[in-house]
Amino acid sequence: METILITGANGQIGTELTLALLKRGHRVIATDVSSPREQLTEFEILDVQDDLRLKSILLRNDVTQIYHLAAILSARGEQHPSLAWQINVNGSLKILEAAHDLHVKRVFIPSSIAVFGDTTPKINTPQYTSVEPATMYGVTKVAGELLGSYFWQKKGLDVRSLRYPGLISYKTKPGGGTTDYAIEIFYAAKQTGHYTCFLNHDTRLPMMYMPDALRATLDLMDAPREELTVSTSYNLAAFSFTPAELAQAIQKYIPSFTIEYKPDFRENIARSWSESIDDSAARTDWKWQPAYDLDAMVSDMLQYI
Ligand code: VAH
Repeated sequence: METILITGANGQIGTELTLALLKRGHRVIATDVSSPREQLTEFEILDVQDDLRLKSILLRNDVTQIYHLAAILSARGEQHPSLAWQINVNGSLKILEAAHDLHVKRVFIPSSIAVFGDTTPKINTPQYTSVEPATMYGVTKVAGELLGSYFWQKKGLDVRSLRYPGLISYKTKPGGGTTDYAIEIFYAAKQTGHYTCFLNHDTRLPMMYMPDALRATLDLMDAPREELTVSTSYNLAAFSFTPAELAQAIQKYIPSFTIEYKPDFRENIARSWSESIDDSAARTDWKWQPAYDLDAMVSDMLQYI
């Protein structure tokens, strides 16, 4: 059993990762900048920039692993770029320094397909490629990957990371992301029968259902370090779709559902990202294999929304 600290525990990934880690029998200390609507486990208020409080919580609880999920996502990061740098990069550096100083065994810091930009091959984006992101969020994720690799290579801290695609879930609504449309659309389909999409009909993005993302995260963290060949962040993929394709998949279950497209600033963010991802390194190193395809995800989401 590990004693695990999660930052950003109230977020879309954090709430479900808390439940998944508890289910595996670990002790979980959830942290965030404000109290959760529903307390799932031990909880502490923590701003990741407060390294004294961070170290106090780590020491007091003898924490053995950290999942550092606190971050400002792509759309909000374009509106508040300095805040995104402070939280995403300075916050990650404080987590890595505290983990190294206090001999935490393993740290997970997520990255994202947002590290890719217009100089990156859009189709089957390779594991090793140009990472020149067009957003501050992407810049902070490249920095985070390099920080994690540095702390592993130079300080021996076991840091692991995944380049998450857009994640789709129903337990906690996301906030400030570009892929959030792929969650909002389900609520709209069930509540009003119509959705106004902030991306163009043909903007294709890599996506994944949350249960797959959680399993990938836990499998990566459980893998023997000697089998891991990537020290920055693993590409991870399941399926890609456009808003029009997602709408068609929903219409199989709700034939009356309608959609219209009114692209905003998030269209340019999405267009700078990959359309599909080569995750062969993850499949080779730690036997990654997605379980959900587009239709299985849509069916599940409409059942539980
Ligand atoms: C965002 N959901 O939209 C996040 C994610 C690949 C996108 O990193 O910013």
